[in-house]
Amino acid sequence: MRARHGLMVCLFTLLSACGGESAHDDGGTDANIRDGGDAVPDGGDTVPDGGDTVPDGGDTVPDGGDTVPDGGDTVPDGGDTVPDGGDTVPDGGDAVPDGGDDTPAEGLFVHAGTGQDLPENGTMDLPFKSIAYAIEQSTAPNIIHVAAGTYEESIELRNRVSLLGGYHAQNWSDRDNRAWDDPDHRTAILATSGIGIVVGTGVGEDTLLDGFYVEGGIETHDHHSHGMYIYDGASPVIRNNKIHGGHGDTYSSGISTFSDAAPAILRNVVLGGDAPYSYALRLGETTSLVANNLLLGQSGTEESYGVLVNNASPVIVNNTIDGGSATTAYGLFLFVVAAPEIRNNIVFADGTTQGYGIYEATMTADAAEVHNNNFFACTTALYHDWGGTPTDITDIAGLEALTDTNASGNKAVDPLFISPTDRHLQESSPTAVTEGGLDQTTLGIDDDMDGHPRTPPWSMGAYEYDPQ
Ligand SMILES: [Ca+2]
Repeated sequence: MRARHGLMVCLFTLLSACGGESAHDDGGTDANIRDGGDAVPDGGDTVPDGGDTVPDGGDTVPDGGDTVPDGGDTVPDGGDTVPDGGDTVPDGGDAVPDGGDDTPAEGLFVHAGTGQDLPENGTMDLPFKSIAYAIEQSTAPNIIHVAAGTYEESIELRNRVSLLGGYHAQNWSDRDNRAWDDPDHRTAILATSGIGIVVGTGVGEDTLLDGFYVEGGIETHDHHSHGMYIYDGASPVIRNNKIHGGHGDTYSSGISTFSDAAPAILRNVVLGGDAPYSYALRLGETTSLVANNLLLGQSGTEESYGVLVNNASPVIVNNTIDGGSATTAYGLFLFVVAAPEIRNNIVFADGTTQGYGIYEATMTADAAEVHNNNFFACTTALYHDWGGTPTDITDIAGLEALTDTNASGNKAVDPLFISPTDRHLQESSPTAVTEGGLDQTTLGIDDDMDGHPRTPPWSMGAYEYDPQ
């Protein structure tokens, strides 16, 4: 085990811009650091498969023929090949129909039940059977329409080959990309390796994954499973999916990013898995935009995390973040060189023994901005301030007095969700929450988790609620 830990540290140093050793020590009280002084927690290995730079995942290296990512926008706009969500009419120039359109006319088709993986197939009438085969057969740009069903495969996305799920298995004209639990529309990718979907080199923002249920598999041999693993500068749009971390024997993560990946993660439900250490999102080495998601740390027995930020400065807005129900739960856990912007989120972390809304794990982790979030049901503290006096901050005044973090407009009230499992706001929810958010339209966001319009003043959390 020692040898492998040493290897992992070397790899981490090579792959990250962080460099050098962590300045912190384990101190005996920091349950999050398990390598005895390493800069990387065990769960944070930047490479999933014992030394490979490309995860095994049952997949191959991304196709060399992909073009350079377009770069630029993190949110698709009218002229992109990725459709804007929720439109009833295709945007001019889209190569892909929007979710509410009639029968798709272009692209390739996949049907788990009636399809066959033959090179001449791929039409609506004679679809392919597997998603991986369709990706292999496609030329870019392209769109692959996937019918409801169960796809037991691990796949790797290609640049400008978008995947749309949620089509009724008997009717290509009937699509619901958010009915993940409805058998008629549930389009499930169940990993056959540790990772459900890999996204790597050269995959840019014109590549969309929309309308899938994804589940990571059984651990890779670093004891970690991932629903999605996004690395090496990939910047796909991940939207309208339900993504589950799977079943690592130690770690499981819904979505993990590494090595300058910059996906836009919008309107998804992202869950940790069943492992003792369970993470909804692990954001390493990224500037991702993370908006309008439910991020649920789940039921790790040891520790559960809504979002782990490591050597990264993501923008995290209007999410509802549940640190989970492990012994120790974290809403947002900031590891090394972490400087996220955190706005308009609802955060709770009621771990059975300890729970933190935001936790700084090292001296190089300081939230850059904490504006207009609501923290409640945080067992131990709203904010753990590394090296601060006190370290555990339990009220908003203390949070907004932090010297290393720009914080304002935060609240600590029970938002009164409709129920513990339905996190919509309702009439009895306090206006401090329903009208407590900041306008984020400059980020290209104008809707909520359900695709409903944001209305000024914005609500906190994933769902907009307009008081009647
Ligand atoms: Ca509003």
